[in-house]
Amino acid sequence: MALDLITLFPEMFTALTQQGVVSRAFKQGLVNVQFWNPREFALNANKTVDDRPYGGGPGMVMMAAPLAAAIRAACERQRALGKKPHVIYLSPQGRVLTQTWIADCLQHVQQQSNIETQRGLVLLCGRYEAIDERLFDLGLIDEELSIGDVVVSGGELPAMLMLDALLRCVEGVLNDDMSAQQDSFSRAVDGLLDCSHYTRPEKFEEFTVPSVLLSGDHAKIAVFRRQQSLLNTMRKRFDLIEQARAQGQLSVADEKFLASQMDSEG
Ligand code: 4HQ
Repeated sequence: MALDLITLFPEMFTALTQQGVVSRAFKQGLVNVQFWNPREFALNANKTVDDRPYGGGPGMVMMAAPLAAAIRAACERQRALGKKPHVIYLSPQGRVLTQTWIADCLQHVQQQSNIETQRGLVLLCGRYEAIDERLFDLGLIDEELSIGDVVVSGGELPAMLMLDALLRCVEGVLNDDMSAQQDSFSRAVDGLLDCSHYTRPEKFEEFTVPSVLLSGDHAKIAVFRRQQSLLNTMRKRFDLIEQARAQGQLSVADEKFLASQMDSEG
């Protein structure tokens, strides 16, 4: 996987590249990463990358020239690696990141059927209020992506969040590859929340582990976990129940269970 990061703060990414399970993707060389600092593409002696907004108002705007040069350099490197560069700008104006987006992104970056169309990611991390609109006009940005309806001080944390979600899905990154497939929102659980989990001891204070989990009956355990998933989702994120229903992902047995719970919980 080829990755180019355009950022004024490359050191921030050590949280991703040097710590935790996702760092394995970098340490094992599964990711070919390059940082680009827009400051190195600044045209004046002061290495200025921001300026006051035309029309006035608070905050600063990232200048078009250094960012355009950084984006073009990153895309050039991607093409040299045989990738089709895909430039993503992290911004609250983008589509909100979901596990479905991650799955689709992974398909594009790992595409084997037509190697010419295998994507390479170029992530543009902005600082200050905004980036100059002409970067969009030039067609330099393929996609805007948001981590949610919240404003943060720079695109670095959003980029790291997206990369963490993406790289933990790459084979060989997690200890147990099954765990990524079983997560909340994954296709294996039909977009529902994960079931409840228990580990030793069997009794903690006044609470015991549900006996079915100790039974060794794998079919029964699967039914119990499905019902726990449905229950968690019904209680915490009813919108996801409606979404799964609309997508035909709930079986007759699921609906029967939900109806019985709705009766008992009101
Ligand atoms: N920002 N999802 C402002 C975000 C954000 C988000 C990123 C704030 C970029 C310039 N990024 N800058 N939400 O709030 O991705």
